Amino acid sequence: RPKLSGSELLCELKEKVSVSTLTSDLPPFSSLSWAATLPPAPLTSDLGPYGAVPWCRRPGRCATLDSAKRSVRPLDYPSGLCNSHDAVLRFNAAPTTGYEKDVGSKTTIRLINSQVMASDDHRFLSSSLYSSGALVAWDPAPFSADLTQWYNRTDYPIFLQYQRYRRLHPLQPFYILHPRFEWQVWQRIQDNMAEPIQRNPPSSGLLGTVLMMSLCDTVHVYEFLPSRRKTELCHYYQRFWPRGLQLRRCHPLLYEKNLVKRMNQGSDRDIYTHGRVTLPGFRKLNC
Ligand code: NCC
Repeated sequence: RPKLSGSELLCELKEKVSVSTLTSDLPPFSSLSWAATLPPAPLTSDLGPYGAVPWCRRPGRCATLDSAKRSVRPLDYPSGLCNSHDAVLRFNAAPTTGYEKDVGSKTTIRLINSQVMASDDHRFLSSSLYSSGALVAWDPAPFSADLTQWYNRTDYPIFLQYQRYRRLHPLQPFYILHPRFEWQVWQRIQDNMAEPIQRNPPSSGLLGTVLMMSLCDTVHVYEFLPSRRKTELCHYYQRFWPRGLQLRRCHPLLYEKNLVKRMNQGSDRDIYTHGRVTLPGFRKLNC
């Protein structure tokens, strides 16, 4: 098929992908004893739209702070940059404490994979790192996105950890992404690449970006496409490379970056100096 332009890609994404989350009335979960701990309404009806509140005249800008780290020295993100956004999305175990100068301190949403929830290293149930903002969890599900099949064979024990966390923090908003969403995003990548890509869900980075595009008027993504401050380090919060991290076989990361580069509405200079990509929110897109 002919190669789509950036705006055609954006419209396709808007039309064919919808952020959905598990709700307490959704089978097969609805018949389980803990169903009531799932949110009654989907994330998109509870959160946002950021920037559309009538008393706020600022355009609704959101940021997603990628965990990729491009500098080890104190750096040149104006410290207010992240905090000045209406909403900030962070990934997995990426901290703010101690790194405020670089990454700000605001967290509106934290998108976590099920590995973070389950591994002892991340102290998911006890660390205060996860307590600000709303949590959104996801787990690589079978391509069919069949909920029963997935429930019986999750990659990591996402549901068990979800129940435990809810008992400890019943007031914090906590959503679980519907696996349909991850595969809809995957399909957008595949349909726009010439060669077959691995059938594994996109990385948290792209899932979070699309999530914010459905909640915000404008989304700035930092350091997903590397700036001139790129280093060999993988994360700003780790001085070493966790084993097997980089372009882990499991995510079509290179293709994701290619797609985001094509959709970028900002300048190449913005990428070079700030690692910043600018994407329109779906509500603002005229397709
Ligand atoms: O590293 P991770 O990713 O938490 O990073 C979040 C998102 O930032 C983008 N990224 C990160 C580092 C880098 N050098 N370049 C990047 O572009 C990616 O878009 C990435 O999604 C994940 O996607 O959830 C992932 O999670 C980690 C790990 O599970 C958590 O950090 C918790 O430790 C995975 N690493 C391993 O399994 C070892 C990673 O593959 C995917």
